[in-house]
Amino acid sequence: MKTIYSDDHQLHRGRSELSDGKLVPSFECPERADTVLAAVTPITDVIEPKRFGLGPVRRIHADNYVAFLEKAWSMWAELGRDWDALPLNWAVRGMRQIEPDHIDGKFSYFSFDAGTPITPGSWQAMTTAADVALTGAELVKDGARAAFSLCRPPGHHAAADYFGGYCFLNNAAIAAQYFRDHGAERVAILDVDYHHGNGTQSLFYDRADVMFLSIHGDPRQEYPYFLGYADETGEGEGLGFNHNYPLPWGTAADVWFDAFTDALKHLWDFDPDVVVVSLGVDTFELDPISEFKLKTGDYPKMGEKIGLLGKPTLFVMEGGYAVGEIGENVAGVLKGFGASS
Ligand code: Q9C
Ligand code: ZN
Repeated sequence: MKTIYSDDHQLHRGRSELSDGKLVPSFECPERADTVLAAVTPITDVIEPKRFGLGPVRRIHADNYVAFLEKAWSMWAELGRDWDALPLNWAVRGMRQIEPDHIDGKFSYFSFDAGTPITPGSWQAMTTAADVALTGAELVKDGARAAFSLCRPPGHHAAADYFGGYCFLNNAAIAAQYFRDHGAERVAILDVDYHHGNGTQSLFYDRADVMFLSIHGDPRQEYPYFLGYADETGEGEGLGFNHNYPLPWGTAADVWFDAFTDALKHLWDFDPDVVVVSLGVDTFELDPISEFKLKTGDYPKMGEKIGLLGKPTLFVMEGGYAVGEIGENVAGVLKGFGASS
């Protein structure tokens, strides 16, 4: 199996996020990807991404949003601000949805939380992360059994025109659409990150060609709070092609794998041409911002069950914040899948 990786991720370096009423050091840090790279280097061939340009990004994200992301840091810095850019307020029920002119208003308009800073190199890092996902997708499209796109920043919280949850461009969604645009009729996105992949769900909610399945912390208790309920089953043509498994804080492997097994049944019945795995390992018992109880030994089992589907598979890195163990846990999934086969 190949791992696609670029040092460009280091250009995205948030200093702080707003958490529990305090500005704290960003959990989503460059060391995460360094640890994962070190752990997968012995079991995969690490290659650089190709450049795909913004065409495949624009298949998923709105033009005004992409334009905002590209100029966000320079507009912020023009005001003499040399620290992380963060939004401060949001439009809620009854307020207007009009893109403001002022950069602070634009940040509010195109975001949904105050945990996702934009820094001088963020644009370069996020567009390279999309290329990392696309390079993996191309390998799988061309016949590889699987590939691992070591994306950073992650992507599954990013929707067509807003960022949040440490995500700007939805790498997994961009890859899924790339598969659709290059011959795949049906694509399944299996999201095992601890958090609900609200961005990915929203992007494919009315489509029958891309199934979304997610196992995650119950939105009654857990971020992103406003999407991820079990009764969200799709709409229009997409009805029946969205499957959410919200689970309570404290969920351990037995219950998690019951939900996972049910999700895999739906995935199997869908019979996709390719599977995209949104691979977050923040389900880990020691994750600093999460409340599930999976153990290191559970990750190879997860990989094995995905491998048993026998489908071409693209793994796309999402969350996981226990910097000490994230590498071992990701490598465990890939080994269980059969990274060397
Ligand atoms: N007190 C991903 O895993 N909220 N994003 C954190 C910490 C945001 C997670 C609150 C969590 C976003 C890709
Ligand atoms: Zn997560």
